[in-house]
Amino acid sequence: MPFGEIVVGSPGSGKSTYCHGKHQLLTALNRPISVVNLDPANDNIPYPCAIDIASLITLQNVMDTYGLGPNGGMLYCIEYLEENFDWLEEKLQALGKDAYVVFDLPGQVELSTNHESLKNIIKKLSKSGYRLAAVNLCDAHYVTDASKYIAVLMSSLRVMLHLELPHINVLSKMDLITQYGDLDFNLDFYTEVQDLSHLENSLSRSSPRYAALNMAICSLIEDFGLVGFETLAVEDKESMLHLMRAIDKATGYVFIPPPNAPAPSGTVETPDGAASTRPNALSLLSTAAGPMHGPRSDVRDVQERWIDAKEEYDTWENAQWMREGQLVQEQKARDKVRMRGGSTGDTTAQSGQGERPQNK
Ligand SMILES: Nc1nc2c(ncn2[C@@H]2O[C@H](COP(=O)(O)OP(=O)(O)OP(=O)(O)O)[C@@H](O)[C@H]2O)c(=O)[nH]1
Ligand SMILES: [Mg+2]
Repeated sequence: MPFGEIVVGSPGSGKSTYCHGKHQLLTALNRPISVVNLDPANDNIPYPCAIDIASLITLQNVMDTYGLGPNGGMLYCIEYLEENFDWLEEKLQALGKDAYVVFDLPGQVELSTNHESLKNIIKKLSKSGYRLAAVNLCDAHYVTDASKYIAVLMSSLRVMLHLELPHINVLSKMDLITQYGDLDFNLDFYTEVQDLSHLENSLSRSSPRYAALNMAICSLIEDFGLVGFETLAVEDKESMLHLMRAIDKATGYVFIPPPNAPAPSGTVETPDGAASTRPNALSLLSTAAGPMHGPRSDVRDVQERWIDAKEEYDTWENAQWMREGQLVQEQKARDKVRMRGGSTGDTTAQSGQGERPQNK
């Protein structure tokens, strides 16, 4: 059964970059992945593209042919894709039954909030067996301002109600959040959408005329109790891994490597050992359904990494990268000497690994 993600979000929220990051991550994990570009205006596609809408229709062509502007042209393209769903279905079938497909969508917000075509395409995909989750990216800088935060809560709720898929909202570009000023509350207040009445002061300050309306919107969002956020800094492996687990949980995807796949390094083979020590594919299911562990799985870790101790972590990570680069160079030098038949000696850098910044 094929699984996948519908990646939506406002223009520039990081959708294509995330698709690229996901391609790199899953490829490194030996997991299947195919990225499908459904943005007809995407000229510079950063990832290896399995299917590209440009081979069906391009925005420029539509604008030239029908004299439409970019927004109308985009809606036309998506309606055209809906009409020609067979084209997409045929290409998706060629990816096989075990495909994991990430769909990169355009940033036009109405496509995922009120226009019907994307919704209909999703329905057809689900009918043909796809298990999908919507991944809605929102720029993290919205949480630095109470009224923008309310706007992002509203639009996220709207996307959730419109697409009717298992849904993950994501605050993207977490690594940049400190550039936009201090947060009034801890990060978990925003990601877990805690008591929104606490925003009353800042909302009344920024728009005193609409204070009552703002508070009514807050209570509406609280009544639904649906909106929450994961976080993402696309360059950070741990952040990507955490989001991957959250999405897998939403779709019910459990990756079981094929029987002849090489075991990860460090795996102990104990065919005669006790049952509890033997690899058990079924236990993967219970692990996948259980609580999420690991770095960045707690929003307080995310706050520490990107807000409270950002500089210490940046310095520590730079030192780690330098050290890794140095080790690779040394290994290359040793291989060269070995190929010439000389003695390699031990030139391993003794530079310390450095301490990971401690929890504050
Ligand atoms: N610092 C930082 N920059 C990011 C991150 N994700 C994306 N960006 C940058 O944000 C900009 C926009 O990213 P895109 O991936 O093109 O955004 P998009 O949502 O696909 O944009 P549209 O397709 O135009 O709607 C690029 O310059 C990316 O490099 C992130 O996690 N951290
Ligand atoms: Mg894009």
